[in-house]
Amino acid sequence: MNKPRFLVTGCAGFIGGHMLEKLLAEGYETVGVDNFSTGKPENLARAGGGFKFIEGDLCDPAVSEAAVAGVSHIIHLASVPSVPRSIANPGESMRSSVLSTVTLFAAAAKAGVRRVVQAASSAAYGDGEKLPKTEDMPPAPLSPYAASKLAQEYYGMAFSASLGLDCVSLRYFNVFGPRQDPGSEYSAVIPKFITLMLEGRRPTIFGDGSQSRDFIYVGDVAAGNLAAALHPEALRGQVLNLARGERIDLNQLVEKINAALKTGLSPVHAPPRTGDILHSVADISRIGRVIGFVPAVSFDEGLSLTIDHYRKARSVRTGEKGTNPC
Ligand code: UD2
Repeated sequence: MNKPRFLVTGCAGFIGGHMLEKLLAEGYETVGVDNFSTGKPENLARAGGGFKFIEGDLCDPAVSEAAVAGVSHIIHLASVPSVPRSIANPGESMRSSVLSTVTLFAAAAKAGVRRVVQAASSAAYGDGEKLPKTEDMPPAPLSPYAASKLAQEYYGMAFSASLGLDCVSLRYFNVFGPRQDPGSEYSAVIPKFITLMLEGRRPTIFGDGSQSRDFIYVGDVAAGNLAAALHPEALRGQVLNLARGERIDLNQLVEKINAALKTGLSPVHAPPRTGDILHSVADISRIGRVIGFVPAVSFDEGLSLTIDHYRKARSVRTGEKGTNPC
């Protein structure tokens, strides 16, 4: 069998940039597609020039068809990832996740792509009390983002069942790591807190800080995607949790960042966020059983790598301009 040729959708995003780097480092011929709706050219620049880049929106059938041409495996990451942003703009969430996925999958099925690994989300579980989350629990989406990501899973199942496209949906829990965008109101909590606290500013916790998340390092997510892509047996639309299987609450997170930065910043508390989930932690036995994947980076190790990144980014910026970090 020929060596796989990959397409990474959303390749200019945070996870996409890391995925691109991993595939290129491992010598795979790779195509990337992005419309820069949330992705950034810097993430492409870091990966160097050894891949083909297509700028465009996957909802356009011509873009999807061009992207899948000659490709055997797809890592489908493109979407607008934010619970609050989807509440502010549900249509954007549906278009960026659902319409783009259906258009891409139709093109991929026609082109004879062998495997699609797509980014699904732990948001699909909703706020049920039962922990840890196992893939056989009934979904309960609380936000348009969660509903869209769940719809992507269903399309993965449907295309696997009736259009000959072998898909697997990995339910990412909370992904973090270097180069996650810290600068928008919709940014994820870890890059936001680290960059604020590096400036000596107090982070804002929505709620009392007892809410917990299963944070997974981005390098592990890229490795999990690749393991799923290369798995030799059909995966037939299965859904698998991709997480560490441990939870950290937000008060602990602030403590850990304070300890690493040698600061003593206490958080400010604001009302809980609409659509927020209280506790999230995965049972990761199924992904271990099905594709043999086990995460390799501990939370503390990942946090330390992430803090190093933002510290360096800040010193470069302050060295240059004496202004804001990152
Ligand atoms: C959801 C999904 C995650 C992924 C992500 C994509 C869950 C459990 N997780 O992440 O799998 O798909 O969406 O965006 O559904 N927070 C603060 N202060 C801040 C920012 C956030 O307190 O300045 C809180 C926020 O209210 C939440 C926690 O931090 O309780 C994590 O928020 P997030 O936006 O980083 O990620 P989350 O859990 O919505």
